[in-house]
Amino acid sequence: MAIRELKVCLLGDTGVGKSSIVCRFVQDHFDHNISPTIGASFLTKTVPCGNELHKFLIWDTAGQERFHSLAPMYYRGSAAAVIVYDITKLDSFQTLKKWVKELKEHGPEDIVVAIAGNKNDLGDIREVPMKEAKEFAESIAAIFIETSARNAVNVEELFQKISKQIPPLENPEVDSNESFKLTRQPTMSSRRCC
Ligand SMILES: Nc1nc2c(ncn2[C@@H]2O[C@H](COP(=O)(O)OP(=O)(O)OP(=O)(O)O)[C@@H](O)[C@H]2O)c(=O)[nH]1
Ligand SMILES: [Mg+2]
Repeated sequence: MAIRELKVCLLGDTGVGKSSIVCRFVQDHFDHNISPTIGASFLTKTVPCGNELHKFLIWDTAGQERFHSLAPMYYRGSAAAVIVYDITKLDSFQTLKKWVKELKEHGPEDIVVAIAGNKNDLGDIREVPMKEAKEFAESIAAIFIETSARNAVNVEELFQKISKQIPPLENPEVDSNESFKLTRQPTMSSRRCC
């Protein structure tokens, strides 16, 4: 079975839960005391998708403004970008729109964009209506999903949706014995998230 390496980056404001989503996806773990990411973290996870295996090479970027200039290293060559906002923070949704603009102007032309509204376990203090976020995602042909890294809601589904949007290989037998790389790696060193 062909293994495809798919570079995926997570973008979004600090504190929205990017690292928590990645930790939930890769390690099925949630850390209430997780530290802000410095630079970026790198993790991988392989999932089946039809007749292929998708090995996600996940770059979890730091949301703090001082790291913004590093972001192009992570979204360049990415097959997909997950842009995360916090449903309880309207500001984080405005930041998401800036990321969408930046990706459109400087990101790969055919990048799959997924919008994740995280912390949906905190619906009682919600500031971003789901309808508004969904309509925005539709307007830019992006995947949309609300997640809770804390309660393990829709995290697997987020990556499944991305997998389904990646076009299958036209000629899989050519790649059956080696990895197919839909990625270009940054050269910077990395830390693991958790
Ligand atoms: N209630 C709730 N809290 C969450 C959820 N996901 C993350 N958090 C909390 O939100 C805070 C920030 O989470 P991080 O995963 O570090 O956020 P981040 O986006 O990686 O932040 P940076 O690395 O600074 O960019 C932590 O206290 C988490 O425990 C969630 O789904 N629900
Ligand atoms: Mg982080």
